[in-house]
Amino acid sequence: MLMRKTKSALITGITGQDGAYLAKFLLEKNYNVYGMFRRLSTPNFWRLSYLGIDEDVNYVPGDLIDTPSIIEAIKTSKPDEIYHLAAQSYVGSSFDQPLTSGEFTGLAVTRMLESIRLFDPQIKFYQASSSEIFGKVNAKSQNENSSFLPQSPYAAAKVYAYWMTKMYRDGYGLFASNGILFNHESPLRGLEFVTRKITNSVARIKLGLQKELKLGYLDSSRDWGYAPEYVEGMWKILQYKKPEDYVLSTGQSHTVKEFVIEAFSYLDLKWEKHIKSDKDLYRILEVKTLNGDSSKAKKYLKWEAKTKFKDLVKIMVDKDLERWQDWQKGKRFPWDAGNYIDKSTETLRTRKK
Ligand code: NDP
Ligand code: GDR
Repeated sequence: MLMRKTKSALITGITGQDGAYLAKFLLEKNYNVYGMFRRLSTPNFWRLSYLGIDEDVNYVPGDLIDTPSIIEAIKTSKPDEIYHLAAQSYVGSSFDQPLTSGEFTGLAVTRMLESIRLFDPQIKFYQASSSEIFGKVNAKSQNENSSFLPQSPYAAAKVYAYWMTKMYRDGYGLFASNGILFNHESPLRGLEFVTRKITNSVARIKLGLQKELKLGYLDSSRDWGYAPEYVEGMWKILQYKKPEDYVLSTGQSHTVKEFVIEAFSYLDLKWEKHIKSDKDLYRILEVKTLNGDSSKAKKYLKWEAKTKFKDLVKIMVDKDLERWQDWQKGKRFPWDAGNYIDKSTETLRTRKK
């Protein structure tokens, strides 16, 4: 018997890591899921195919700079909830492209909020806020009351977006909430982010496909969690009786070097033989440490991160190893590593310190 769909959700950034996991989660909750995607020279739906849900999503075209396309996406999907995940999400690139980062990561959020205000102010809105807004932290851990000291064009744009979301909540009465999420990773993470860059390379090194891995600053520490758990947190934020802002994190932080050591030792490799720290990969400004306190989410949303550091590394290394083993057997990639070239993860910095 066909079950009636309960609610409709529009996800911007459907082709990204979080968009794919959130779509799967909402489909399992019997939502009618609409995904906004932008036109690219090469279509980019591999994550949705990977999760086996590419045919279950309704696709609506749209670009964050194109307000009419956002309005059309909302008109077509008539959503109860909008999860606004689309953004220029790579901190490193935001130094190279500060204006597009401000445009897509910052201003676009106001386009979304204005479209909701004018079209249907009953729509609930989730803003993908980020722990990067805390930046140059001055306390051991960060919660919803910590100050914002952004250290990148990306983070500055997210601070703007955070405040606009709060302003439309307070000023226009929209159900608009910020999820201030700390880093969350998975086998669907983009290859340029440090965790996936490491797990993809460690698998290739183990199989003799690569010898060396160049990384940037190894001493920064991050609070790394597992992405599928965080998308459930996003949903819980919009189900709460009133709109509010929440930190989602594990509460445990590790350095990049610790991630490297864990990944290499898991495959019985000596990391010192393969890792090079390259100053060209350092950022203009670095966020040295972040550690989240998500007690508010635990108390009110009953949300807690379950997968901890070692298990996260294992999940990611196992999957990348399996992918490259399959590749050696002649199976070709339905995933991003098929486009693997060093250039994509070691982009030549046009701007240096
Ligand atoms: P990804 O980089 O994997 O995905 C970003 C998505 O945004 C992609 O679908 C991308 O489309 C889309 N996008 C970018 N520019 C545009 C545009 N101009 N018009 C339409 N779509 C666009 O990011 P994540 O899934 O990891 O993150 C989701 C959100 O959460 C982002 O806003 C990010 O900043 C934020 N965040 C992420 C955290 C994390 O640890 N993952 C932590 C805290 C916040 P395309 O595929 O075409 O490039
Ligand atoms: P981050 O993630 O900037 O925290 O943003 P990223 O994985 O890019 O960097 C984490 C830390 O690792 C250091 N690092 C390197 N980073 C990359 N990418 N490549 C390297 O070679 C390398 N070497 C060292 C970085 O300097 C940094 O300190 C992510 C994104 O998902 C954002 O969208 C999100 O908002 C935040 O997490 C929370």
